[in-house]
Amino acid sequence: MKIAELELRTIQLPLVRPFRTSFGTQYSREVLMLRMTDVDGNFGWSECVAMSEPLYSPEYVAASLDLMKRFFIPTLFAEADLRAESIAPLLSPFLGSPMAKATFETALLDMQLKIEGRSLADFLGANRTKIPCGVSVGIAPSIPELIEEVAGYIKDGYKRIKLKIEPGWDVEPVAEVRSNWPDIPLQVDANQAYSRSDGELLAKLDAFELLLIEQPLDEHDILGHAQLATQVNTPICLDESIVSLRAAEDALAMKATTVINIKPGRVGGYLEAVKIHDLCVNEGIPVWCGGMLETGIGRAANVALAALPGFTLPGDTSASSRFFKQDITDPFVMKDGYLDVPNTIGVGRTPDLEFLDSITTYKETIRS
Ligand code: NPG
Repeated sequence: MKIAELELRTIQLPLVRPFRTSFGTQYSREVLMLRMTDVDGNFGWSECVAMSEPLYSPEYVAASLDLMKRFFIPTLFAEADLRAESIAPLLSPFLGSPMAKATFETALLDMQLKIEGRSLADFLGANRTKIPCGVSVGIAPSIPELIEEVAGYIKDGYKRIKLKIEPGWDVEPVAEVRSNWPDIPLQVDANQAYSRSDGELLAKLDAFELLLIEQPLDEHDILGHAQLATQVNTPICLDESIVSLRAAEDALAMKATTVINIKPGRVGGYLEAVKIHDLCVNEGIPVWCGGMLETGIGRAANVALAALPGFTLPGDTSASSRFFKQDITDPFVMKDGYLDVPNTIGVGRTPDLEFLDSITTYKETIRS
């Protein structure tokens, strides 16, 4: 495929309630969207999962846009026949920025699979038609408000609850949720908020039969996670640290993690995500699909990935209504705690252009 046109835009999608984590509070989701068109008029859509600020990862929307326009787009326009598989090698001279790179790979996958008449789920190797949903619960203003929020999600049918934690908001909220719901699959996510000396504190969470503790320490502290794993009984799960297949291999070899959260954007795209899934299946390591407040476009692709056989734990693949009053695509609606895996060609969702235009904050079309 020869690329003819790229449309870049940013949108601002309000959240139904503030989402607080140890790295900040989100009130609205700014998303960088890409629409790619080839010389024959075929097109694909994707979204970049970078946030507005470099708080979860070094990438952020304005930097991703600059990088795309300055380096990635001229490189891709120079190619006479582009395939999704060629994006990672072509962009590899430009260091880092897996989320920006994944944006091009995913749009191309969407276009390529539409041409081939295949769904992303089929292409990636999915073996299920529906997936169980987990939900990620932000740090609440108080314990009663947390309990009320969790009760709402349980009533909605979510199969697993993930609580965001940070120093000062850990043992007590976890204990309260556990005592209200003794049997619900429960896990916590620290987003790097603890340090190596917190082993004893984190071991107190062992009492609550959690599925896992996600990313307690700094993303670069693989050794620290390996040491912590000897101090706590709850399985350690890495998220931010797993930026590639190689990072996953290293973390597993160092026994720093026994569960992995796979986020396609964080690892450079769905093709690398499948390689990490395959590694984990071979090593007997359970994986689950993370989320980054994606719109229906990114959610559709994540749901397809989460339908692969190694995704044995429910992911952060919640319904559109968890975050948005109105999604930019047909919403993902949960039935009995499950989402249907899109089975139409390509990624399986297209934005509602009228709504998209109404929330667009910047738009630029670049032609080859
Ligand atoms: O369900 O999309 C979702 C959100 C799940 O908690 C979630 N994501 O640290 O994993 C995370 C967190 C996140 C949100 C990370 C936004 C980065 C950006």
